[in-house]
Amino acid sequence: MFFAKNAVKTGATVPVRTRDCPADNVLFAFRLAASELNYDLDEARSLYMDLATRMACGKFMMGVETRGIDLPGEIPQRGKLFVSSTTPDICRQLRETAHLTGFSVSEPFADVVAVELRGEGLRMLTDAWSEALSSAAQAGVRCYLSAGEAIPNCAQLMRSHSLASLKDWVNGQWLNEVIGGQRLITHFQPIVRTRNPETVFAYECLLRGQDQEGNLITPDRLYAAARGANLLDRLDSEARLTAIQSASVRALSSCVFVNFNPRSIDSPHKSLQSTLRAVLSSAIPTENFVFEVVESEEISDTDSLIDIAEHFRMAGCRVALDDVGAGYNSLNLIAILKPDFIKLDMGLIRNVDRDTYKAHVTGKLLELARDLGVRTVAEGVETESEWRWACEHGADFAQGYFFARPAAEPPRSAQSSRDLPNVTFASEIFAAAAEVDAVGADLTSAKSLQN
Ligand SMILES: [Ca+2]
Repeated sequence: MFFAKNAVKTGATVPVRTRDCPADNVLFAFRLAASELNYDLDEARSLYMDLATRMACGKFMMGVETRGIDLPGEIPQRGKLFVSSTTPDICRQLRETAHLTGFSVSEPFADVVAVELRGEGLRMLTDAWSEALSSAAQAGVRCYLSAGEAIPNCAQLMRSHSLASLKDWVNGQWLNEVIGGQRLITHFQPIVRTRNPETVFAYECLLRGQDQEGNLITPDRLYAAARGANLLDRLDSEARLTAIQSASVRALSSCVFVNFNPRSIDSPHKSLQSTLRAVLSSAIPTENFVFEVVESEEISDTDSLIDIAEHFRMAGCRVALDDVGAGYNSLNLIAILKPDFIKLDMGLIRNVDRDTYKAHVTGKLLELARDLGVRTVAEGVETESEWRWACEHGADFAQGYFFARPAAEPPRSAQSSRDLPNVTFASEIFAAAAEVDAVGADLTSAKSLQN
């Protein structure tokens, strides 16, 4: 990455990123800091043309890479949508489709189409465009949603959204209603002591939603909608608060594992503060809370992760690393994060009793954790053989359908001891065998004495 300082007469700083590809097929992405853009569309266009002429070698592509202006919390009842495309034919299709769907359309600048919106208009419009345009064409369309009449300036247009992400945002709006209507709930799944599965050591709090009829909404749907609607941060934060409050209301006496996605946090300290306030005001001792770092594979900023973990620890809570073994980053993160617990991914546990390679890898991870003094949870245990394997290889705790499914009311007894098969652990057999050897040795020596 290099900076083409003063690339144009306006003096804008233009960081230019190139990707590794043949010199005659270089892909350029221009990212213009919005604060540095203070000129009109024509100037912006000449800026692009100027840069493109100077940098083009063979084919090239150009685009504005931005994080995008945050879309409003919900669809405005009145507003204007500005859309543009670098392809005149696509602009024409946008204009015609909007017009045919019954919208009032104008063209404030060349190749920028403005559509007046009311009520559910935005949903109708994005649906109509999705049908009329190919997905490749949609990807190149930029959209800027204005809540009032104001025409966006150049900086705002630069930070507009693709049509696809606008559509995801529109489609994800139901999530706002779920969150606002307090229809997020927590289900609890027991984490048991591996050797005494009837003893619940902890409950993991798992997010669920409810629709207006009270039907369950799966976490996959909630998170997919949150990603599209730019609500990941809000959903993750609300999920934690719901979990802490639900556990508190039930006055759980065991540990409480709460999931925590560090990637979804835009402003970690603000989000942490509300979580820690909820912890401190709950009816559960602070030291019983364990925060599980999820989706660690996606984490690039390990410094802020360490910072977040340190905040939890300073408040008296503990930290777990989730899904260990699911990605390539886990070992690295164990060393960096120094978690109090690691949760072995269900992918490592599934058929571990029958898969020699898997058994070796999982066995070594358990050994490593033991050496480091980190406690282990085998996740996704579904069969007696998997549970037996986890016991024999020293996993401290286990979780999975074999013991109990998640439920709104915390399942009290994971597996009552009478339901469990009578298991003799390998280590006990070895211990017994050692005794027999010792007796054998004694008999031999006694005989030799007799003789
Ligand atoms: Ca988890």
